[in-house]
Amino acid sequence: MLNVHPEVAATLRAGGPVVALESTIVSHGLPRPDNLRIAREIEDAVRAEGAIPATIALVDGDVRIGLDDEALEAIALRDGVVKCSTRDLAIAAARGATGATTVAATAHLAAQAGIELFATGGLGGVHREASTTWDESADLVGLARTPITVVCAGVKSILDVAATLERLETLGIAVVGFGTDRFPGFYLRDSGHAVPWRVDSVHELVGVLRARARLDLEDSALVVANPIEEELDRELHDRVLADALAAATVAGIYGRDVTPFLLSRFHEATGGESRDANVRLVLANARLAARIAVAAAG
Ligand code: PSU
Ligand code: MN
Repeated sequence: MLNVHPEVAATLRAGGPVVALESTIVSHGLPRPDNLRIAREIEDAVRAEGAIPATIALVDGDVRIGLDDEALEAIALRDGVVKCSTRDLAIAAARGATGATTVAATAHLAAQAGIELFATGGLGGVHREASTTWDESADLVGLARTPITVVCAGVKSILDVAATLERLETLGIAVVGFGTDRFPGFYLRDSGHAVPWRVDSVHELVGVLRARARLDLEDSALVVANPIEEELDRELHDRVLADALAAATVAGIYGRDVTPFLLSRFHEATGGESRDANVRLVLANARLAARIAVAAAG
């Protein structure tokens, strides 16, 4: 069922380092046509650290683990690429659709292919009005049942971060801050909340991975929260966030369209500054995930 790119398959067979990458950030999270170049840069960042990238997506109904250039271009530039969470995968595949996978769907497919490391931008989580809208990303329950280590810059700051942290706890998803005591806020280094555990080196993290295996605690994900180095201007961030949330309400956006809508409002309203921050943090996460994968394989 999985079409694994030969380079990825060979590396996995040899026990070598592979890093899974999601595709929704490419199709729905970043504006065209820069998204294609950025997708390549994310893959290059993984390679530069000595690991093999496996961007995951559905291309004409085919689940691909590792994309060639043509497939990457289809995801980045084609019209009508569907945003697929786990529940959408089988339906989209049966229809021969081309779809980009979210964190939940990517993690599921990566784990099935035997990939242990995954890098993304920010996880989905509990939305701010969730007490009335019930809008909680399927990323959370998805990660609760998927054996994978995901490197991210926390959860997107458009979310209710405190509620998301509570849900991560309830769902039994381990969270460590990488070189920080603070849970990162995607565009910002500090979401205003503490992180339950801090890890200061790749070596220490590999120790955690080994302990997870020994204790048979690999049913759910481990979240490695890696703060952005150079954050977005906070005042700009808070102003734009308020505008974007209001615009989403006025436009009556719901379901899978909420997150792409808010992100693209952000990119427009910050004159591209949030997009640049998004790119910086994804690249940093790809590099860190690759370093962990290399250390864990060695
Ligand atoms: N991180 C980014 N940009 C994105 C996303 C994450 O930097 O576009 C995507 C991921 O694919 C994540 C999804 O799984 O947003 C969450 O969407 P939702 O809130 O609808 O579950
Ligand atoms: Mn949602």
